[in-house]
Amino acid sequence: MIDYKSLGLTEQDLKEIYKAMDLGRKIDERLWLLNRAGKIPFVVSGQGQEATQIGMAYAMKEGDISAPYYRDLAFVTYMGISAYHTFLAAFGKKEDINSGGKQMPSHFSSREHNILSQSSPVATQIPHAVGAALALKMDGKENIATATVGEGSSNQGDFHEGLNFAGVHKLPMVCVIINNKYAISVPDSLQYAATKLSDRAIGYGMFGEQVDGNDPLAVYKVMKEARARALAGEGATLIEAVTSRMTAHSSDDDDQYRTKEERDNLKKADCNEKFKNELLANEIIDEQWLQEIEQEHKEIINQATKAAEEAPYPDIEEAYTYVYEEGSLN
Ligand SMILES: Cc1ncc(C[n+]2csc(CCOP(=O)(O)OP(=O)(O)O)c2C)c(N)n1
Ligand SMILES: [Mg+2]
Repeated sequence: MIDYKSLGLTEQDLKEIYKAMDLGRKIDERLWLLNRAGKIPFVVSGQGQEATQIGMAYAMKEGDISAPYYRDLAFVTYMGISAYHTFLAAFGKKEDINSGGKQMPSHFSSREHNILSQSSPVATQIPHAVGAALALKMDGKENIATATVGEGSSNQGDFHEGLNFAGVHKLPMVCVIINNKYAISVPDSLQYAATKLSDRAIGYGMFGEQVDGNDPLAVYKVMKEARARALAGEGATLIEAVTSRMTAHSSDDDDQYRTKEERDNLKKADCNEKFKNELLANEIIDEQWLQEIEQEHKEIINQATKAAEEAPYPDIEEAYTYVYEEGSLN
């Protein structure tokens, strides 16, 4: 395990990090259960990416702005979007904070938690985060804007245009490429010819670094350093977190394009299991603590599922609102 004390972290911090990874995973697992029970139409999962998400979130501070992507469930949960709100969106209920039940689930947003709203075309979150970083710089704020994006999506034009602008204007922005090696069924070998995607930073005149995305402490370290550089006026950073997509692309995908062996290996490399075992081996947590966390998370998730399932659906007339007219949702 990385020397966490040298990162300014305590044993309590490591427990918080694991707890957040576990809560994200357990909400995600419940979503699959609800989908397979025929209760919700769609899941796009973050399983296997929790270490990156929480390592990143833990290095962020009050007032930072984020532009997450659809797999960032553990990240947005840590930022403050409750399990109840995630389930409301999954059921397509009226009180869904993202869209009032209109958008697909996992288009996370929360004004209260500085999470920008998401568009469905991948990589559009990059120019959004860059714009937020420009505003932070113009306002003289001691904050950064972040965006996460899949490695496949990092081949879109928006990625290049956004990061080029961030580089030119030395913006307080951190872009994290989540390299889970697949864009739906397309493997990384057919997506890009570069050795490392973080090397693209050179072309934007910014700092770039590849990191083990299965290690929350490694991600925390590079994120903390990137944030410090941004606030020191040294501009943006491009991080490539190498991680895994443990599930199929979504609940509508049958990932037979990966061999059974490959899928089994992903489960063996599960970042949550790995971090848990490190904490156990270093006697930072024990089985009793794990049982308490399991019980706590089960209660949160059971209550949230029940409340969201019982919540009302939108009125039929609402299908016509906020489509062509002006206005904004809360
Ligand atoms: C511009 C655009 N093209 C295609 C799609 C359909 N689409 C949604 S997710 C996805 C795969 C993205 O892969 P990657 O960026 O690697 O992210 P991952 O799903 O692996 O986390 C595609 C092609 C889209 N939403 N937007
Ligand atoms: Mg991918």
